[in-house]
Amino acid sequence: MCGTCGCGDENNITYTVPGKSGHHHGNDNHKHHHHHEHHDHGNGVTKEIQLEIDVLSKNNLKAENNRGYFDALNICALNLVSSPGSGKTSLLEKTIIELRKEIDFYIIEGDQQTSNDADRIHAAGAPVVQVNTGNGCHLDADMISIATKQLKPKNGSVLLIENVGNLVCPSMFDLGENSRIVVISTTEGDDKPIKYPTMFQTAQLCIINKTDLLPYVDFDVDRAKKFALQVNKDLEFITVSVKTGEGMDDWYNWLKQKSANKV
Ligand SMILES: Nc1nc2c(ncn2[C@@H]2O[C@H](COP(=O)(O)OP(=O)(O)OP(=O)(O)O)[C@@H](O)[C@H]2O)c(=O)[nH]1
Ligand SMILES: [Mg+2]
Repeated sequence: MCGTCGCGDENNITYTVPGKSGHHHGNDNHKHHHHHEHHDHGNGVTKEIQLEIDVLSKNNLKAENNRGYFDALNICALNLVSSPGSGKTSLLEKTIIELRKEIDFYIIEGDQQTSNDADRIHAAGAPVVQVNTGNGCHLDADMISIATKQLKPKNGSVLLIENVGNLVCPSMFDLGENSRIVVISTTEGDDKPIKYPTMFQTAQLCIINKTDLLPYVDFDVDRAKKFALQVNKDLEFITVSVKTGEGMDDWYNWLKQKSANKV
């Protein structure tokens, strides 16, 4: 997991709201404490014992807190994961424009750097916080807790979380979401579900995007689905082209049902 990829330098994480100046940096209050120091003065000798606390179990505790908060406010939280460039932000932009009269959307954008995606979401008309993870390659539950406090989502709203583009690490980090949505696009190759199985195992919905490009790429939708079902037999699929709008009604219906039932 991320300990091996140099991920997670808390001082590099920033939280930005488009249109407002200044960054909010991850500070000491929000630090993960990976170590605990214990001083034993019993025989005059100070022993220092370092206890490695499991990063993932700490994340899971925070994720449960988030889940409790979302439940209490009747918020439907969805975590969108994918490799870079599958079309997550494009999907969110179109969804906000199309459904904002029916649904109150709040967005958390995760990227290593830039506020490009948050600026696009802001322009589409939804409240958004950009989380820049610096060296980090995923969002964690603590970041969601901090960003949610800034967003202050209304009762009964939908919180859409766009994770950092990465098919590996984000799969390990529960954010307290109701559902995880993995987006795969037709330019990526139809074997991704078996090469990166954890992402597909932990998702409830798989959106296959960029169907407009199918005539030009070697991507077999049925093969991709077959591979994905091998790692997760319960996975649902929606096939779309965000660009042409093909299939988008299926996604809107899924989203409306999800936000009504919160399951
Ligand atoms: N042809 C085609 N292009 C698309 C479609 N959806 C998105 N794109 C393009 O794909 C590129 C990446 O789209 P984004 O929405 O930025 O993708 P993303 O998943 O948010 O990217 P990261 O945040 O960097 O991971 C852009 O050039 C989009 O215009 C689609 O349905 N068809
Ligand atoms: Mg994006």
